[in-house]
Amino acid sequence: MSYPTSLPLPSVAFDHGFLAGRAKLVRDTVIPWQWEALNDRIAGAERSGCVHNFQVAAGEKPGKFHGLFWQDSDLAKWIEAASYRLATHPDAALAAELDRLIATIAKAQRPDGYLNTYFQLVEPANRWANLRDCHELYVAGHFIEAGVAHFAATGKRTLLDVVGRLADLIGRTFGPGPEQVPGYCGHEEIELALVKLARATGVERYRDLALYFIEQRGRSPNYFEVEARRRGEDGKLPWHMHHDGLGTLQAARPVRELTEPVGHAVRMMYLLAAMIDLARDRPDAALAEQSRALWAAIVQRHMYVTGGVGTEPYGEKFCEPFDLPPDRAYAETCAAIGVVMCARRLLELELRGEYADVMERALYNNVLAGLALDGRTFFYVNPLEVVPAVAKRRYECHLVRTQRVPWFGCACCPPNVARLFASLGDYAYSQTVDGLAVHLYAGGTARFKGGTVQVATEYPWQDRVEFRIDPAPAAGFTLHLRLPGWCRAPRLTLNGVAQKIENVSGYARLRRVWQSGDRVVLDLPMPVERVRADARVFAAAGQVALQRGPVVYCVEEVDNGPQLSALSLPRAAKLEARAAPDVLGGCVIIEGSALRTPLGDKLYSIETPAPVTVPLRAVPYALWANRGEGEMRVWLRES
Ligand code: FUB
Ligand code: ZN
Repeated sequence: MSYPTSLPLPSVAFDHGFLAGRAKLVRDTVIPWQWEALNDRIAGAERSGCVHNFQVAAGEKPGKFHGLFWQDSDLAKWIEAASYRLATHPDAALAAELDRLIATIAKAQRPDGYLNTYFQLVEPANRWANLRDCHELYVAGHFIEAGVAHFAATGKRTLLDVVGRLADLIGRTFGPGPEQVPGYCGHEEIELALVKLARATGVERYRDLALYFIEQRGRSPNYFEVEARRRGEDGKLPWHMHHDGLGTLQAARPVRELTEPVGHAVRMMYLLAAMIDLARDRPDAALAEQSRALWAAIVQRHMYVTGGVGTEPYGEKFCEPFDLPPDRAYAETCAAIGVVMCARRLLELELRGEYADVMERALYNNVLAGLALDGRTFFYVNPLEVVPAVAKRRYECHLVRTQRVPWFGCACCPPNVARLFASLGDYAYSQTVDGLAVHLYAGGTARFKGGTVQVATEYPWQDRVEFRIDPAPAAGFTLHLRLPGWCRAPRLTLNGVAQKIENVSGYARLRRVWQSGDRVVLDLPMPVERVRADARVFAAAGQVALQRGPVVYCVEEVDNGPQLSALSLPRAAKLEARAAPDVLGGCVIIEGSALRTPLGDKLYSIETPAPVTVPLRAVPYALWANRGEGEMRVWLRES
């Protein structure tokens, strides 16, 4: 069976418009800025210690380990991002910087292939002794992804060989053999990384090991319980595993029995990503079916309107279905990136527009909220309603911020955003067996087996997407253009002639022998819509969120004054979209009028206060908190 695949990164270029701008920001600002952070050179930022730890482990300088036991993974994600950047925009200085860094990493690696600066420098006797909590395989997974990306970008085997030795050590250590450890990692990641390594090297045993880790997870006797007894623990679980126990780690029951997302959201999404990969590569129809069902459960019962997942701050977890409070939303940037990763993988199983719709929702809203307009500060937690003083007091969690910050003590999110946007081309297109599928509309060019497609668009601010096709000689191929689920009335023309849209699973199918210069225009009218949540989402009852195209909006104090809870939106109020080139780097804002309830002098009263009409302005949620600290909310009462 031939599945859709990504185009090679260098075959995709983004050159104008909103997403291209974000990708450029990541390339030119975020990646160099994060390198400074990883080298502890940003004044006032939380210390990373990542590069320092490797230099110490390599014997290049004296010192002590700094940070969390998964600190290395921040550096690995950055190497992955920098490698993608090299693939699309070769840069000798960056390549040389990476070469030097990789030489240090190679020097730090132990002769048997082991690589983890925390255990090398702090607990050398405790390797693999606490898989439940200590993330060793998670960190290894991120290095494997980095090694694969660096090899693909440069053709150099320097890091690939390092991670190959590490993967081989893991393969010797873990498995069903009498001398092997029947364990798996408390934080999934190694599984999807091993699949990538298998795909890059053609070595099947890496994929076998990924499957082993998944099959083993949650089996009885539970490895984490056995391991905890071996460590002499009394069976008490760490604080973040309250309520869900080993379900926090998706390990309370065998993975193949999971029907509802459970536990830590990033872990759940990374697990699902690996399940989809394996379902495709083996192939495994049962795993594919289960993956689709899990995805459907996530999208239908556990997802914020911004595409975020993971409600509960304590343990960063999925909660009960429909428990989606806007103010207490955790919605970690990494978890939304996990949503994007899973959607992309599902599109490689089958071309269904509904997957790309969710990918787009998560990308344009939750993920992009993680990144400031200037590319130098980041959010980890992405609530849908903020009253700064309340948010600060309510969460004694250092990761909840009301303003983006340059770095975190636990900095998983910033380099995750970097690697996603540095590889945006992977997400926008698929080479299909019969042609090209376009999932995300962004200005630029894609080269594929059938030829070249140039895309001109100001999406998501404007509804027109124009394609110029330059086929390879006399190429007959099919163009699959996504018809976003939010669009009620798409229109299509071919060389100026209106076409009847053949909608196949959410994609307009255009099959013909293309001539150089053929033009397709897709119009995706995007009026301002009021989105309502299912009545079971009790926290959003009676409220609406504003959406235009894929972009979810919010109101901010800077535009609407304080006490945003006093605002309500009359059902009949007219709302208009307006291009605002001077607002937030240039975007479309929504304007109209709302009602504001006057503040009373009693906490409770039997009087009905008379609301006054006030102007309302909403801005894209992803761009909030770029104009100082203040209140923000996505859901507005409808009156
Ligand atoms: O534990 C490693 C990463 O840090 C997780 O994916 C994030 O949720 C944060 O806990
Ligand atoms: Zn994160």
